[in-house]
Amino acid sequence: MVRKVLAFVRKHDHFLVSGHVRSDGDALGSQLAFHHLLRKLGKKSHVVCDHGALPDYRFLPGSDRVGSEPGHLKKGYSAVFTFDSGSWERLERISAALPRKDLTVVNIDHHASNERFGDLNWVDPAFSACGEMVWELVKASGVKPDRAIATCVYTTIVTDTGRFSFSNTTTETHLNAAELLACGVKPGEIHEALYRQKTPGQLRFLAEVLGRIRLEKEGRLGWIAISKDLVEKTGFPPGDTQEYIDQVKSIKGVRVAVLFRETDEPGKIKVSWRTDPGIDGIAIASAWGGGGHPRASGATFRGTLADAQREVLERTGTFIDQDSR
Ligand SMILES: [Mn+2]
Repeated sequence: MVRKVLAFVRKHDHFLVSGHVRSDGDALGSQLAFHHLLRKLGKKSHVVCDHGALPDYRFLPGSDRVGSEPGHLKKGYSAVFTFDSGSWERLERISAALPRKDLTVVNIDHHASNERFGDLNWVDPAFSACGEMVWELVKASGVKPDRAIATCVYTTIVTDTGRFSFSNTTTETHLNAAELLACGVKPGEIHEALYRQKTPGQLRFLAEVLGRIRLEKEGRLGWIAISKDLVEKTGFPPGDTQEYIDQVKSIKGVRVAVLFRETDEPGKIKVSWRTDPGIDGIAIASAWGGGGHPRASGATFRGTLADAQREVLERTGTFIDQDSR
């Protein structure tokens, strides 16, 4: 697939690069690493994703040029590359504004539940981060990777492996990290930028969230709800919610952690799961059209927060009961 994708790149001149809504470290890092690669290959490239570069990731080289609105879509591109997005709809306002049938879409992703929506699909759940797939492209392209590319790719790995701690961390993950360090990546600086730039308000918000953790099923099911009233009370708009759900999953005995987030859109609740080995988060999320990774999945629930809590916790509970460990 690496050769096929590179052959495609060589045939075209102008690309639109995107990733899933509220691009996280992996999605944005992949987009920017690929953008830098395209530029080095003498191609035109524009990066645009719904919500743009979130504040947490504005240290990434090139993040200042990431568009956030459909209005930022530049015309003239011959293909769209999507990274870390399991479906076309996950680009949200970007895909909604694009005429899919008139476009050639290249879908590069590592989510097992990916819907293969591209004209060219490179989907491989063996990669710990989508950014590792971009790294394969960089290495095969003949371009000499610089520190900007390496910083973007390293960030995808650090964020999607939970700082080399999740079960998706492999020998390959560490070998890739070593190669990136050889390209000038400064791990301490990236760690500092990712995890040590919190505002007092963010920590207060975290304290509020932690105070709302609930445990059910003899402590095997932990969950938390980030309601609009909580956001209004603390005045802090939640960015990446990974930290909160990881805290719930860190409790001893919790087999599945669930996070509910009420969005600005009435009746739209985002739900995320983190599960123990043997409990398939994709299968749980599929009831609401969601997906992701077996142990880290998500879905969008339509209804009230109370309905979401009741229905989601009930279904999740049955998966915990079925698991015979
Ligand atoms: Mn990812």
